[in-house]
Amino acid sequence: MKRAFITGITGQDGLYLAELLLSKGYKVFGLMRGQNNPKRELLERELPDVEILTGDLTDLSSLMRAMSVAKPDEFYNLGAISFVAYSWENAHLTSEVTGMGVLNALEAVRLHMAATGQQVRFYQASSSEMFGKVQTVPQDEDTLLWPRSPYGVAKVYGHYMTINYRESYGMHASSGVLFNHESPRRGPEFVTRKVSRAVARISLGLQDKITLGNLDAQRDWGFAGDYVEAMWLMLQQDEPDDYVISTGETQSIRVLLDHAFAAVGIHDWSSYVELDERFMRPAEVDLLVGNSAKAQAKLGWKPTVKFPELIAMMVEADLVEQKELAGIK
Ligand code: NAP
Ligand code: G4F
Repeated sequence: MKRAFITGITGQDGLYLAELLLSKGYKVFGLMRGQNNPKRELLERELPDVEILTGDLTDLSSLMRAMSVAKPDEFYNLGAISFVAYSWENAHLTSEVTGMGVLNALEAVRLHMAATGQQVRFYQASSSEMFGKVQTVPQDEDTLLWPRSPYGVAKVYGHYMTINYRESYGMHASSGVLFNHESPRRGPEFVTRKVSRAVARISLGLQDKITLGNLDAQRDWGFAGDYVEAMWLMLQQDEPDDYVISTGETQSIRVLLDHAFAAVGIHDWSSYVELDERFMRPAEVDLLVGNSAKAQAKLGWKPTVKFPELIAMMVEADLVEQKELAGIK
């Protein structure tokens, strides 16, 4: 039985990845932070077979303790402060967790391997946010990185540190440069889920309007369930490498609104949407669209869920959740 250790187990991707690995017969360990994490209940209910270990990416000794229990064949580093807007408000903390946390994770793996002789494969959750002010369209593995947020800068640090550990110590360390991926499990602070939840509530008469920032930004949005498969595939390769994971299609926030409102039969959303400066960012990533040809050729990976289907799935799930919460039959 293969063993896997996941940081960020309580996040969107952690849950999908744990499900995937359990379905493949893995023993799965997940790192959970805090003395009373509110997501523990959800994790224990949805994935009772995951063994929870406590620790924090900013605390190397806690990672080493977790390693000595998990003894994993595969280490997936998904833990991060992942909300770009928040990273300007807490730039130092974001650098500690999203940047230095990667160094701690790599060190925990390197020291564990040196002490036990065990081989551990490492996955780093890099991000298309690293492309920032994009220098080529579409973006691929060779595109110059030009991050536009403290989060993006921290991810660039983690990305290059992962490559450095591969080159310095011969570690099987791979980075997935994943473009935006969404699902009904997406945090409500991110724009797709903020919209799907608000649209569900508006159609049920529970909310009047949604307040947003920049409607012109364009993102390459895929389905999280497809993207965790790519993470696993990277660690099954003989050689470690870096891969862009994307759909190759880009949509603006306006198009997201078109699809989300259409899912509840509203075809002119203008009276339901308000703009608010508070949701504008000090520096924006205007356009992301990825070229995942390398992953498609070498990993045999390809996305299966199209954007309209993804947004309809999210609105549908939010309708069910909001009806339940409001006691609507
Ligand atoms: P998410 O839902 O925000 O989950 C983040 C996870 O990190 C949570 O489990 C969180 O735990 C954990 N975490 C936060 N601070 C931590 C700390 N100090 N120590 C240990 N764990 C900590 O993010 P996601 O969407 O699943 O994304 C997973 C990873 O992929 C992240 O690294 C993200 O930056 C990266 N990424 C995501 C996307 C995307 O579109 N989703 C695209 C590219 C890259 P709590 O529950 O305790 O807060
Ligand atoms: O949904 P978002 O907050 O995601 P963002 O900033 O693209 O970051 C996500 O994807 C990255 C990969 O590229 C990940 F690395 C990162 O961890 C995260 O998962 O915002 C998407 C776009 C932005 O251009 C933002 O300005 O939507 C725009 N937007 C407009 N109004 C809004 C809003 N975003 C949010 N969150 N809330 C708004 O009201």
